[in-house]
Amino acid sequence: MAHVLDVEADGSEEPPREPTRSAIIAPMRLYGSTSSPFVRRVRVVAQEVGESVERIDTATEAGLAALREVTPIGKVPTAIVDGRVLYDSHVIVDWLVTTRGWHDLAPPRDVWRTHNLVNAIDAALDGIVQLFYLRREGFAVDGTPYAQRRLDRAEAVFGWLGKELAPDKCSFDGGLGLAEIALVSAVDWMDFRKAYPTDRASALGELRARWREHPSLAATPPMD
Ligand SMILES: N[C@@H](CCC(=O)N[C@@H](CS)C(=O)NCC(=O)O)C(=O)O
Repeated sequence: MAHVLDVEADGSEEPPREPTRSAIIAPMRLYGSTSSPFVRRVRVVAQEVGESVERIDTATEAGLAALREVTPIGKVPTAIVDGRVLYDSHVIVDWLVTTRGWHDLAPPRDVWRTHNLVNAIDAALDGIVQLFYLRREGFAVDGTPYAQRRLDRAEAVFGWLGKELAPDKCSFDGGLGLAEIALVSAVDWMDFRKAYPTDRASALGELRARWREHPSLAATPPMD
């Protein structure tokens, strides 16, 4: 549903006969499921920056068909904002923080380092997501070199991330930012799907515990 905001130029509360400025603010249309770790990132950031979201549930046939109408890629998250379609969690998150600001999120102190952290998390997650898909399709992928490479990558990434933590071990940069959100979303999903033994990523336990009850993360646990 669209929210209509009428803002008067003189700031008075009386409704004007003719609004001097009128803006229609529609919520972000977000195509995605409640299980996807990439969709969760967007939902968390949207909540943090105060963006309302109308989610089209792609766990349903109708939602999937709707997704295919707006993207040739067919992946979630996909969003429609201000009449334009945005593919990929990174682009949608970028749109949110660029247009809405960071609010209480920690902006990157070193944007290139944050890109590396998030890309490493993506590499680990993408590999384990592929294993999950293959297992779900009934392929005997476990024990193959293909599977081992992805498990080794996840282990290497989590080991590296452990060394990148701030001294308090609860974040990479002293707050909840994009890398922390990406990491919590990734490991929670791996636990949810039992897709990777995250107890191997023990160096990241304090970070996970620190943010577990944070409202935007607590409100978006992975679920079917
Ligand atoms: N790089 C993408 C990855 C998104 C992605 O892999 N989404 C998965 C769900 S978790 C998906 O839509 N998979 C469907 C498919 O591969 O056909 C992003 O950051 O948004």
